[in-house]
Amino acid sequence: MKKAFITGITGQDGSYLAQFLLEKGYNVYGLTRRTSTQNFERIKEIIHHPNLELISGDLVDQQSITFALQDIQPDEIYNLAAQSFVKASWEQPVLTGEFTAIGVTKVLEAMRLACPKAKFYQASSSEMFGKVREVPQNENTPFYPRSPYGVAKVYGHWITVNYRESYDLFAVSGILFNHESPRRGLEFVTRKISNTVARIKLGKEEVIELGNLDSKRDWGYAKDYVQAMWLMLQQDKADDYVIATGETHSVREFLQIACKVAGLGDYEKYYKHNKKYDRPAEVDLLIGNPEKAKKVLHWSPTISFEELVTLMVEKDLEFELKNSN
Ligand code: NAP
Ligand code: F7E
Repeated sequence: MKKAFITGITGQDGSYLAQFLLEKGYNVYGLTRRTSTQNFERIKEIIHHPNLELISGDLVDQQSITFALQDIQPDEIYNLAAQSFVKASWEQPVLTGEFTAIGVTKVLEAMRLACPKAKFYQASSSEMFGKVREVPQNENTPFYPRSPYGVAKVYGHWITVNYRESYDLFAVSGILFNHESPRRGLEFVTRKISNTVARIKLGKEEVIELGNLDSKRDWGYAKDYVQAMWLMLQQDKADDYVIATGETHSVREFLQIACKVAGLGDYEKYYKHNKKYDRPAEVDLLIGNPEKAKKVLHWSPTISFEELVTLMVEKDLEFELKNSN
């Protein structure tokens, strides 16, 4: 049985990846932080799985990662843990640097010392392209990050490349464009829209307050994207890949479709601009070119943009119907 170690198992991607690997017969070890209240909501369906073990640790604590890897001796390591909310990275730039940038070095150092034969996946991001230098973006597009988060991810990306080249480790970076699901955190724009629109439909809210409706993103489905992470580690050669749908849509289009799916009609009746959601520096347009992943990994997205919006709104309508307030 193969063994996989996942940091960030309680997050959107970590929870789907753990499920995916358990279904493939892996023993899965997930790093979780100590919190005063448990936040296992996203892994509640797998928490009692006999092949899942949770290990207490934190990206800021080197020993907790090194000891975990020494004990487990995993075949595959997926470093998904990060401070992942771009807006929060201006409010907590130092913490973002500690978790999202230096945290990567900590996991790589632990691997180098404890299990250098393992395969390592780093969760790189399209936010590294920021103020884009070319359209669409591919593996060779230069980076121009526009937030402390983007800057931290560029560090994480290059330290992964550097450890691969310096120590001959099997270390890859997946440059993933935005990917969403009903498990997305409520602060990200897609889930904020799907959830608030569902609440408006059920009479729990009257308006949706948002920032910039004109920014455009290449939005895919998180379940498809965790499969791509796994495929990258099944290759003979370590390499970096862009994972994207190749389509871009504005926040406004997401809102329009969400209102239509919920049967609310014209979004302008409910939308209010609130400058508190605007960013000090915006990423206006992202669109990825996933040709390399299609050719080498035989990966492709399985659902369309409209299907993604529909899935998220329908799940939030169900969720909000079950919860009374
Ligand atoms: P997420 O839902 O925000 O999950 C982040 C995970 O990291 C959570 O499990 C969180 O634990 C954990 N974490 C944060 N700080 C930690 C620390 N100091 N020590 C240990 N664990 C810590 O993020 P996601 O959407 O699943 O994304 C997964 C990864 O992909 C992240 O690195 C993100 O930056 C990157 N990424 C995401 C996207 C996207 O569109 N989703 C695109 C490109 C790259 P708690 O539950 O305890 O908070
Ligand atoms: O913003 C605009 C906002 O926070 C998308 C993370 O997973 O993907 C994610 O980062 C856009 C931005 O995601 C609101 O200004 C308007 O232009 O959903 P988001 P993000 O910043 O693209 C990348 C690939 C990652 O790696 C990150 O970890 O939507 N927007 N109004 C708003 N955004 C939010 N959150 N809230 C609003 O009210």
